[in-house]
Amino acid sequence: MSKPVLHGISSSRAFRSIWAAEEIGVHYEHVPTTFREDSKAAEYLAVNPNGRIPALVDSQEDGELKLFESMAINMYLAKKYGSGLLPPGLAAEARTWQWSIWGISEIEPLQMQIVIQKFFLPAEKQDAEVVRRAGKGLARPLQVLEDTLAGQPYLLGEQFSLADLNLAGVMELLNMVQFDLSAWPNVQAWLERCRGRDSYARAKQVGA
Ligand SMILES: N[C@@H](CCC(=O)N[C@@H](CS)C(=O)NCC(=O)O)C(=O)O
Repeated sequence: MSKPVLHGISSSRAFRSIWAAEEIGVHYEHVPTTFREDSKAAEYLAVNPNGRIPALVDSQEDGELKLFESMAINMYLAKKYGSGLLPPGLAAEARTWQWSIWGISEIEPLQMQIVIQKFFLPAEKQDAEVVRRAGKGLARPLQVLEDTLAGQPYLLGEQFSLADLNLAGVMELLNMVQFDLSAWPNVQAWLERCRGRDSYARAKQVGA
């Protein structure tokens, strides 16, 4: 069977799936599809009609799977190729979904408001009040994470797992905007542990 093909560049939300592929150690083909022109080409829209990165194409016994959404791609890669990144059992899988969906719904919209202000708007259109309100909104989920990580190094307990990779992958955008996490030291230390993995450094080198 051919290798899975992963589209996207590491300086984007595709980083989450590149990191997962590197952590799992699956042999994959990387296509450095960008989030501007490349992702709007007809050929790519046939893979991901949303015109966004990442996307994955993988062969199946009964045909080809085309998949979008970073969290779904990561769960698929971990289940098909994973080497212990997804701990066994339904409860561990459910908690992995929990943290992944939580990241996408509780953290992502607020952090994106900050990213848009800091990276995508010209200085004269940036609104410090939007950044302040988004930061205030993040305090509640960050405290939940802070309390969860009190007394355990990783989200599911003692071992790094897909739950950590997915959530730390989502929170990479907070890293990019240099969001001040000093009020949440457990979160800060956990992110540093996650980012200390060899797979994280390798993923950063893949098609930035
Ligand atoms: N929820 C999606 C978000 C994907 C996404 O929005 N990717 C951005 C790059 S950071 C993109 O491709 N943007 C291009 C566009 O919106 O046209 C995921 O996690 O995969």
